[in-house]
Amino acid sequence: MDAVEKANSGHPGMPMGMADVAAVLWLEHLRHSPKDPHWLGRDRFVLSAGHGSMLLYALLHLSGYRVSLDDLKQFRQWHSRTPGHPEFGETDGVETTTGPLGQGFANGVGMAIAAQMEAAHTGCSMLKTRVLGIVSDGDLMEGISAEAASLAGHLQLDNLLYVYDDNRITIDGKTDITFSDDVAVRFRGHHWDVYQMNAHDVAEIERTLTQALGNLRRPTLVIARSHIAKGSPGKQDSPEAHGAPLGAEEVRRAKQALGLPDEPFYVPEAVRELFAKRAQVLEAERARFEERFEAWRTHHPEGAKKHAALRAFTPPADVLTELLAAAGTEAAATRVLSGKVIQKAAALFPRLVSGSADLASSTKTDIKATTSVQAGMFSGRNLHFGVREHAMGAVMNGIALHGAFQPLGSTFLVFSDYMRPAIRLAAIMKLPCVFVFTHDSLMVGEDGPTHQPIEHVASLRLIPNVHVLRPADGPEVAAAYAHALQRTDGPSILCLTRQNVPALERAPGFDVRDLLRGGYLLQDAPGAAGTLVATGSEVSLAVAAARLLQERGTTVRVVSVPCLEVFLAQDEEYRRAVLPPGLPAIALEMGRPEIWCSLTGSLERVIGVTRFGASAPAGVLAEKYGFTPAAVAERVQQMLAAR
Ligand SMILES: Cc1ncc(C[n+]2csc(CCOP(=O)(O)OP(=O)(O)O)c2C)c(N)n1
Ligand SMILES: [Mg+2]
Repeated sequence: MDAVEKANSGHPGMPMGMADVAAVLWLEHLRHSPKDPHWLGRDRFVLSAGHGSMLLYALLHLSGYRVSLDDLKQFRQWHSRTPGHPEFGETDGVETTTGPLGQGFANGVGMAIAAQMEAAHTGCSMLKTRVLGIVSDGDLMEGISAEAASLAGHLQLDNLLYVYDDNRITIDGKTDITFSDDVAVRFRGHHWDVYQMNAHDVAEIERTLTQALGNLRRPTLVIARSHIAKGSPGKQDSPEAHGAPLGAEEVRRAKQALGLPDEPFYVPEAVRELFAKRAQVLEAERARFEERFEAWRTHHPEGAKKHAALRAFTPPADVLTELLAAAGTEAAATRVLSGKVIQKAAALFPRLVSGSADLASSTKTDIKATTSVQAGMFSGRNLHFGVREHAMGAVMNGIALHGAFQPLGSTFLVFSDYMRPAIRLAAIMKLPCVFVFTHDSLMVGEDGPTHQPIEHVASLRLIPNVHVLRPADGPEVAAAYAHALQRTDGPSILCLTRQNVPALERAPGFDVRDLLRGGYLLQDAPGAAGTLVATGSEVSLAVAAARLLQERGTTVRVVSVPCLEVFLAQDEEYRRAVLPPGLPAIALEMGRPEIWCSLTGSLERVIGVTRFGASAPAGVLAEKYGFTPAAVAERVQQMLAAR
């Protein structure tokens, strides 16, 4: 109440309504270590209803994390440890960034999968840690919670428990205007265990959580019938308490009703003592865990080695060389070349796990030398997400957050729209997720406009901190993986073709390290009238157009830009060498053209696509949309003449 009041902004209702449940969960069940927030043996706590961040900050403060009373007084202020919604990386003890409803729910499923996998891969059952969390009406209304619950139930995750804050209130009113699911039936249908309890009867909370956690045999939902803003005489059970300060007078009345002194940021001594006692118990538990884990390591050198390969991994010396050899130089679809590179990458990166939303046979992302993850079988490295793109993205984030594995997930590029919120969160959280999106242009052909991406490559580039890679041939595919797998501060997206592309010719003496610079001069031309800039499948088209132009007496250089973000981050000298100022640059990409103005200076010098595709063979579409060598050569000539 006080922090929200001081910030004059925030959500007091949920923290007050869930305080009883959270106190029991944290004081009696959650295993964690305020002294070592990254302790391997800890349970992950997920506050999926991220608007209730003050509940989490209060718990972190009371538990002894680096969150002081002063930090609580800085709630929602610039550079504070207590931002409006929990932000991973900003506050010790915050396991994931939440706020966009439903994401945390699915992150927790990913964390639970990862913990099961870490235990199975190493043979150390102590590593099968638990995920405990709180989810709200909004979380359960979001479709992603259905996808993630369905997957969790299918995998029978026996290390996942969520408490549902069943307060029947959302922003616009009581849920009787929006939400009449029988939540218990719904989750039983997903093969979860379901319990119900009164969220304000401490004895009942203790009994229910002890029973549920003592018998975790599959994912479990505890439906906690609660009252938003519990204890506030005027605002309890009112949507008004959701997202606005209670007001000074109401805070005073609430404190009076709760038997608290009228003093801001007051913590009763008895509460301090309870949490201090809990901290001692937890430290003893951690010490016991460390001891047992050391003993396990001594007695299981093979398992210990596998564990080190996951948790203390350093990439081999020359990843690029190895992956280049795996990719080869033959003409093929870049998705096929990617399938070859992944096999080598899996050998070089034991942390890599690969999954698909039911399109692995098309995206070629299965790791051949391993098995599939299924209920009770977590020692494989291939994940079957089913047709659940949104959950795939958020589960990948949860796997990355857990820390033992680096997740790769694949679907068709056009369906990246179904997982965009999760991609955005991967970028905010700086997670090294690898998204592999194939069928990356109009050249998908006969499936038609619903399956042909137009705006997707461009719109993914608009998300800050995402690296969008669109490799043109085998060596570029290898470099894209070398980049994505070694990136540590954000996600990478690989856009790959369905159709075959030719192998590009590079000048003798070409420095393969330039493949990692986001863009490079592929083909020089003395006395060139301009530079053709292209990505992915359009690079070979640019080369073919350049040849036609040469026959007509106009020479142009060809530059490949597999990753615009990385290229723009190069030093100016390099960028000027690739794209000399004064020489007109013309960009060619089978998608929305606007973003290329950053290189060409003008939309008039971009050959792109601004309307939807159509159902027809790819060759016909290339003719109709102007993506044949002759059509491109013609337009380039016009553009150069118009100068
Ligand atoms: C994806 C998404 N849509 C909308 C919002 C805005 N929003 C924040 S909380 C909320 C609903 C609040 O209801 P509930 O989840 O039951 O939380 P309570 O009010 O009970 O604390 C909404 C719509 C959001 N955070 N995320
Ligand atoms: Mg609610």
